[in-house]
Amino acid sequence: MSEAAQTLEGWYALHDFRTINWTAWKQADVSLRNSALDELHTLFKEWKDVEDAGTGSTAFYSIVGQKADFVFMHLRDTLEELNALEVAFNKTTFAQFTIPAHSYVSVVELSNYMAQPGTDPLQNPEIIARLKPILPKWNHICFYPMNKRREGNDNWYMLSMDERRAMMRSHGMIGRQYAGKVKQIITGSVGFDNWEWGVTLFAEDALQFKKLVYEMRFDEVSARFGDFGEFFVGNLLDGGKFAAMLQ
Ligand code: 76R
Repeated sequence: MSEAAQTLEGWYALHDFRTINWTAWKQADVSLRNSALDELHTLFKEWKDVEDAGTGSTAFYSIVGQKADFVFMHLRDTLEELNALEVAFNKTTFAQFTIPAHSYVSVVELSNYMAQPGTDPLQNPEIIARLKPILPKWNHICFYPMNKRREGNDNWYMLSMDERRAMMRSHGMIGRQYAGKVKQIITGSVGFDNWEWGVTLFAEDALQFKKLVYEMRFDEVSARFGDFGEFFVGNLLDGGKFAAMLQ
């Protein structure tokens, strides 16, 4: 058996994608719509307070295309808290005007391929910050799930630790060229959802997603071993932009 990579886990993640029932929303009277928005703003304020206290983080983006209209990406300490968040949203008046489009459950993950031997990662504040990241409020989000292939000669899980580490080093070197342009959050979802990882990327310039993902396709670990699910791409929202969108 090959040596398994060691992983560190941080906050649990829920990507909650919703579609708006525009017909019902447009038919609702103004007073109901206004109170629905007020209630939503109260919820957003609670999420902001959690983020300010450093006990979780939430990203809120519109989704371009027909896969969904918007996404909440929540990070919290426990699955119970994530569950409570989705239930709280589902109980709002506004949620009655939404239809679940997609969801993804995972946990922020760092693997030890690039770890410094002989050091305790949990004593390193940079590692802690990466395990419990405050999500950036950058213009764009890109989310997709992925697996590492297990087929014939292309079976990631049969490779030695050294072979995998060499490929992950090359992967990391490409990624680092996008430092400051793309922020990546890798969440592990083995045992939680249908794919092995969720990849969430943030950028001010959406073209950087295309450039990074394309460049990685030529790198061995993605070229030989990457299998990908559906891609979601979107634009930053806040309470004000959302209210304008719903006008
Ligand atoms: O520098 C480090 O310490 C981290 C190095 C690193 C690891 C271990 C790293 C860097 N990644 C790692 C792990 Mn990544 N990453 C992806 C995708 O579309 C594709 O082809 C793949 C999707 C992108 C775009 C991306 C970006 N990475 C992983 C893992 C877990 C693998 C495992 O454990 O087997 C996956 C699934 C994955 C996928 N990666 C980076 C990036 C970027 C931008 C970086 C540089 C980050 C930085 O240095 O800040």
